[in-house]
Amino acid sequence: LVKFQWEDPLNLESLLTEEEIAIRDTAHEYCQDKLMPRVLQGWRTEEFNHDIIPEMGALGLLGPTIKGYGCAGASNVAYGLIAREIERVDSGYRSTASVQSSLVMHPINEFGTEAQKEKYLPRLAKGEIIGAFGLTEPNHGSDPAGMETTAEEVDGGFILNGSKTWISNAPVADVFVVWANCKWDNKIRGFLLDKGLKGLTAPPIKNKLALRVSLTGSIFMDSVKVSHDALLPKTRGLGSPFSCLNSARFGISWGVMGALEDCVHRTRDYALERHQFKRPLASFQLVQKKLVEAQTEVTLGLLASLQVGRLKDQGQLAPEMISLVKKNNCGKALHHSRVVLDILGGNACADEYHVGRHVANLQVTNTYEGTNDIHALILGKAMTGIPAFAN
Ligand code: TGC
Ligand code: FAD
Repeated sequence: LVKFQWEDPLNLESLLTEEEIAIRDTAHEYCQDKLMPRVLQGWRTEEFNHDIIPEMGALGLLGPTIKGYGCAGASNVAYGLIAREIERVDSGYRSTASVQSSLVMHPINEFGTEAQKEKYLPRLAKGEIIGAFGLTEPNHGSDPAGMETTAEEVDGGFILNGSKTWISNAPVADVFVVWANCKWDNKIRGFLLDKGLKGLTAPPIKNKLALRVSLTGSIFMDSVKVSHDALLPKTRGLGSPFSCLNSARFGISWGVMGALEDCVHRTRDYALERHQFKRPLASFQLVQKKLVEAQTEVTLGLLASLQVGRLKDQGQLAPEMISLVKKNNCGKALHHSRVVLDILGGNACADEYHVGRHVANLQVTNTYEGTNDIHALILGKAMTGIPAFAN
């Protein structure tokens, strides 16, 4: 028999390759040494730290699954492990990185021309430029099929009109992957818009209650003219943005488990130190139950995401598998982070204890990239054959 390791109860470590462990350790060290000391300042001021993306790029943490163009060509599991380490510090930093890797580099790599890849990917990988992904609109969040943003073909290129909202990285983005309904055939396609184009603006959405270390904004397009080479030529239909979401949702399923792990570790330490009724809080059965149930969900959630990652690496993925882990892990992380927050008593209110910040962030992770209920409906359609969200 072996000794039970409460931090890794079912020995996830034994299922990782040496390369994955090395990448995870690099990410862990960076996140704890460089991100953690900055997080409270960023949270309090909502100021974006421009050093962070280039630092992540220098360590190979951006677009890590892409082969070539200065990217690491690592496994999807390694990508998940990176997300877990970043989000152990803050979901906002993970958001910034996820958007860059899954929602900007992935579509360029998957749907772009060789010239587009050479122009953008090496600079995005180094973190020299930042990307944003515009799918959600003021009137269309869960139902992007109804989007109102249009692209019209004109002499020498296209004209885009419309607006996007709640877009991560938008206020600091150098390049925008924007999804638009193309007037000539009513199909959704992706376009690459460079910052500074006439008619393109991306103001910030300020005073957020969560994800305060990552910037969020709108994208307004008022007759933005681009040349033909702005089109991502292999995109056609909603399946194209959804393929980006498959990658980002998978990363989130790992990331939120990192945030919940941080909540468990912090509240366990607190419960061991703090005494009431002449005993440590950790000696009370109700407190132990909270910690155990949260750590159980971390353990099961990570193993499920690992299996999805292995299947993704083997080309054996069904998108519904990602809905399952995105829904489960985000929902469990939100619920259990909220439960263990109680262990801090009045100190739950103080941002130096960090757990309340995670709880606020996890509300957003349970919403973006498809709300918890939308993923239930995706899985419900797969189980019954009946789409509950459509007419
Ligand atoms: P539906 O008819 O089901 O599908 C339309 C077409 O898309 C294909 N498809 C997929 N392809 C690949 N992967 C997937 N996961 C796919 N899901 C669907 C599908 O096969 C079909 O293809 P085709 O060729 O037959 O046309 O579409 P629907 O309009 O009925 O939509 C259903 C629904 C509700 C599931 C979908 O719209 C949905 O997932 N809504 C949620 C929207 C969402 O997730 N938005 C995310 C915005 S980005 C974001 O939040 C970034 S935050 C990042 C950060 O900061 O970290
Ligand atoms: P709605 O679609 O209006 O949903 C509201 C409620 O109704 C939800 O509870 C939902 O589950 C429920 N609902 C909707 N339809 C149904 C149905 N058919 N059946 C049952 N219940 C239903 N988007 C991007 O494109 N790019 C980004 O980078 C990005 N970053 C974001 C960052 C932050 C901080 C936030 C908060 C959001 C971000 N989003 C981004 C937007 C995000 O993806 C959307 O908020 C999300 O998809 C939900 O859309 P909505 O807000 O319009 O809510």
